[in-house]
Amino acid sequence: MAEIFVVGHRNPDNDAIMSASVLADLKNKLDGDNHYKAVRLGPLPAESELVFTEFGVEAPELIDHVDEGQKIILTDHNELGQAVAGIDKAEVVEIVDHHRIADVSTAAPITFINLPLGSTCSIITKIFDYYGIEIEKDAAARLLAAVLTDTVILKSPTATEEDRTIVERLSAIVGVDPVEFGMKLFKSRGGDDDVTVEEICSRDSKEFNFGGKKVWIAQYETVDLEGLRSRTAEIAAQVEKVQADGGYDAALMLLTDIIQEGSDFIGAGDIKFIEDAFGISFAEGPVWMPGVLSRKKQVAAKLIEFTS
Ligand SMILES: [Mn+2]
Repeated sequence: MAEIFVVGHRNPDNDAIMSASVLADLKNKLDGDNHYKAVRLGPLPAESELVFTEFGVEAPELIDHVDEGQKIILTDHNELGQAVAGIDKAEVVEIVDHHRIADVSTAAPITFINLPLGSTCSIITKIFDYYGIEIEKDAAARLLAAVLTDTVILKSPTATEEDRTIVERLSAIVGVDPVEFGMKLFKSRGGDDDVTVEEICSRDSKEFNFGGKKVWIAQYETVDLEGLRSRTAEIAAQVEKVQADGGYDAALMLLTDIIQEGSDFIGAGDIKFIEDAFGISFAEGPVWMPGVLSRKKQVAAKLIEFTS
């Protein structure tokens, strides 16, 4: 019996955590010959902790690398820059993701499920259906929580009709109102005043390769951007530090207000291509981008297009 790790991306968000957690459980039901273990590559987001506690589920174990030959299933990513240390010597046996197809490659054919849905957990809901497995309450809660945070309670342009149907269905199993449940998850992150600039810039950061440029893009979601703006200079200095220390060509911070539905962009480094791609200028400091909620669909996709 092999032990197979199920792992989301580095700097895990709620979808990375929950997709690994629920997929490992499902795999253990489907395949008695192997043992699937959910693991994570960073701290648990507050909302994940809340769901694990409330529904009595054990959180994935923290790891910092995988050993040579370790079999792994990737969830919520297929980009080497976002994957576990040691992946080059590991064996990727399956991928379930909702991002662009990037640069993970394998020696043998594998199951690779990628769908343009609002969250990886929406895809996992469909995998339950594919195998005709009933979704129990604790699994439904984990899946629902991830769909709601990944789609900003279905407000993000990444949310599809299918995500809406899935949210309705999972909410009924859990017995909650999805908007109330979603707000509770976002509020569990606490007020911005208690959060250091280091955390604002690292809580949800990802590394991308855009036409040979190594680019860091972080996103911090708030319900009170106005309050956060008093710390703009401090945050901008931290973005510059990350860009310099991390050896990034450019760094872009998105401070996203989920109520006002838009983001402040703060850039550092070689930002000319970002300015050109969006038709903006950072000369006067941060730029408010109304309607921008999705790093993937409205920011990364645009920069990939612009640099290719
Ligand atoms: Mn996701």
